[in-house]
Formats: sequence, structure tokens, C-alpha cells
Amino acid sequence: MKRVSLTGLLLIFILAGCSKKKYFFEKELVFPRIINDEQKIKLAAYLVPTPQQYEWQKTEMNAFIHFGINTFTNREWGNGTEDPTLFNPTDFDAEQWVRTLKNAGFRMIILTAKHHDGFCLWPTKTTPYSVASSPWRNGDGDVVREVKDACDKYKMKFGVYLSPWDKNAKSYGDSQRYNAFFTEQLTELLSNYGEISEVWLDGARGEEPLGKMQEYDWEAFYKVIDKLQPRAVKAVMGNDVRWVGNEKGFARETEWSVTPLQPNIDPLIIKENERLGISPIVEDLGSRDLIVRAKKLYWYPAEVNVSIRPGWFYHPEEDKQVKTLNQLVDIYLKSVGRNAVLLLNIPPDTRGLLSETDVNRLEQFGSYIATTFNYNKLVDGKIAWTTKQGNSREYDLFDNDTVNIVMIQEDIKQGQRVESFRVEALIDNEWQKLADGTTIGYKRLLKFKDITPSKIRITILDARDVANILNVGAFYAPSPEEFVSNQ
Ligand code: FUL
Repeated sequence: MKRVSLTGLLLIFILAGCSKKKYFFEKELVFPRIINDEQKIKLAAYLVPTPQQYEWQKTEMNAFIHFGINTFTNREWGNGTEDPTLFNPTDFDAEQWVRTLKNAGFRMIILTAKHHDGFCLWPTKTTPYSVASSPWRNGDGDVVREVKDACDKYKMKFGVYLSPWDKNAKSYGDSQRYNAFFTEQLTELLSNYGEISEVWLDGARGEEPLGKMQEYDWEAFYKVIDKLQPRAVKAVMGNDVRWVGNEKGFARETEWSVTPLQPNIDPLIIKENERLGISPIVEDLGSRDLIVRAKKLYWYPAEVNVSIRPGWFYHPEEDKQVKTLNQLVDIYLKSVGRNAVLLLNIPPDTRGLLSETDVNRLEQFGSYIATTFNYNKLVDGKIAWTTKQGNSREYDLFDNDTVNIVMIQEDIKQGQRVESFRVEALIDNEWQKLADGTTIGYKRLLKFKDITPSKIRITILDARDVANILNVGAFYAPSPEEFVSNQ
């Protein structure tokens, strides 16, 4: 496989389908002016993730950790004037977080190294407003270091959330000075802690229209990240990983990783997003109608961030509002099962520990997911299938197995192409329709009633080019209530 940029020759090869070699566009595709609508759709099928985006997609389930001065003031957003001596976890244990999350099936931890209040969880040289001014570990502590060390020990990936909006920094609003300050903070985090797999650049800014106006230099931030951590993905205001558009835990039924959307980081992009009427929250980010109106397309896959509790930070009064196993399973099916990566937030408490309720819930959740998906009941589901639209494939089941979930994966290294598909089951020698779906992408899960079929049939109804199905599975998901009572 060879990756090349767009040239006239390449275009002709792909559109004529006359090339034996496979050519793809990595992350970005600029449409030449001369092509027609049908050709645009065909080219969209050849857009693929970067190796970093592909690695990230495979993580499936990651954990967000909101921890900081807000943990000790019991607030969601600090105002940047909180006394740093309030930060004093009594029993801080990063290994407890990482062990719990690893056992529950999470593959990466993203830590709020700095939230909007500006308090830094590492002893930065850029400001005294950090753990170094707290009594914790006599001012010698470093939360980032301890979490990263624990991640290394348990072989988990590690990412950082660094809020651009900073209510403490005096330079905030003096654009050049603050951009230099932020770049310095990024540089420290990305130079001193080994491998960082994701950098989460939050778009929130609560100052305007009356407060301080800060023009961020996103391009400069991107450059620092790409230089210091070339294997990291840049999320949200970054252009590798897209915010799904809500904080409820759900991706769209039709979730395209191929989209004209980009984060609003410069005037040209803002203008183009406006022309197309798109933003992270609109329903349609990848239909044919949208693609034919676009000038450029990007591989920009969705990440679903949601908290296990109502707030992002720990609040003792929310101890009874930890999401149930039922809710977490629903979130899993509608995030990982809809071509997105789940980023579930679990906030440590003032001891610096994940609370007992959350730990128990994570154990249940991890064991539910493992029990459900460890055993694929389809014979030969793993044999790759390359097919034109309209074709079906039948899969045998191992004897007398009851199932209620079907999983389908596209080989996204060859693009995202399927626009609609059908799932049927052979029950008592009769084919019954189980479900129709739209997009597949990296992974699609469809839930239906309990059945005991002898075969499952998948039909690719519409696709933008030949569909590359990598993996098909059928599973039995117990009812979460029953699962809990049987434990
Ligand atoms: C938002 C922030 O304002 C929230 O406090 C939280 O960090 C969430 C993940 O992102 O933009």
C-alpha cells in the first residue's frame, strides 16, 4: 500500500478503478475543482486515518480524570483565586486509579493537568499556582508524574488535558504573552513525562463577550505537540479527534469519521464551517449531500466524553448519583458501538482516591463488557469480506446459542464506506429481519431481542465503494440487573 497526495494521475487511477495498487489519502483530501458529485463520493471512500488516529481508535475505552483545586472547593469551575494550600489529598494513590481502570478494560487515562482555574498539577516553572505551593508532599509532589508512573507500571496509555482558558494567568487576554506561557506549559508536559498519547485542548472559554479576549495561536500549539509528541493525537480543538457534540455519552446513529468539519482554529476554517452549516453538534457531518458541497474532507473521528457522575469533579453529594451499570452499558453500546471512542470521566475524591461506589461500578462494568464480548458465537466471523453493495454473507452459529447483539467492523485502514446494511437471522428455517443500520466504521454494535438462530446474514445495502468488512460477531449480553444480582 502506498500513500500519496492527490495528483491528476492518482485521481484517474482511483476513479477508473484501473489500478492494481491501492492508493489512499491520509487524514486530508482536497477535491479538485473538475470532478463531479459521484466522483467526490468515490474519493471520500479513500480517506483513511493517520497511524496515530488508528492506534487511538483501537483503544475503544479511555478514562478521563478531573482532579484539581475544584476537588477541594467542591466546585465545577474555579475562579482562579482559590488558595493553593487547599490542595491537600490525604491519601493520594495514583496506582489505585490506574489499577482499577486497567482491570475495568480502559486503555488510556487523560488527566486534567490544568483546568480553567489555572491550578497546575505539576510543579511548573511558568507559575507559582501549582502543587508546588500546596502542603501536599510538602510542596514536592507532582500528580502528573505519579499518574504517568502508575500508567507505565500497568501498561496504560497516558494523555493530558490542558485548559487553554486560564482564569489565574495574569497574561490571559494579552494574546502573545499568554500564548507563549501556554506553549511553555505544553512544552514542559510534553518533554518531561515520556510518551503522551493524547492532548485534549478544551474549547471552553467563559470570558466573552465582556471579559478578556484571548486569541489563541492554535497553529503554534499544534507545532509544539507534533514536534515533541509526534505519536499523540490532538483532541477537540485539536484536529485528530473530534468532540462528539454532547456530554451525555452518545454518538450519532450515523457517525462518519469522514467529514468536512474541522475545529474552529482560524478564520478560513470558521468561514468554511459556516458556509456548510456545520459544527460538532449538528446531526449531519458526513452525508452525500454534505460531501458534494465540500471543498475538503478530513478523517476526524468522534470521541464521546461523559462523566460517571453528574459533575466532572468529585462532589460528595453526588455519591448516590453514580451511573448505574444499565446506564454505562447503554453508553458503551451508543459510543464504542457507534464508531466512536468512549472517554468516561471518573473523578477522585479529596483523599486522592476513586471512591468505593465508583470502583465497584467500574468493576461491574468491566466484567460485564468482558463477559459479553469475550465469546464470539459466530463461526468464521473473523474472515475478512470484501464486497460490492447489494451482496450478503451468511455466518453459522455454534449450536443452540442465544444472541442479542451483532457486531460489524470495517477495515478503516481502507476507509469508511458502508452507508447502510441489514442484519437478518435464520430461525426455524425462516429469515427474519433483526435490524437495519447505517454507518459501520471501526465498530458497530446492534442490540435486539434474544434469539437462537442457526445463521446470521449481513447484507451491505449501500456503500461508497467496495466494502471491506474485517470482522463480524454475535454475542449475548445479559440484562445488567440480572448480571448484578448474579455476582
Ligand atoms: C468542558 C469544561 O468546561 C468542563 O469543566 C469539563 O472539563 C469538560 C470535559 O469540558 O469544556
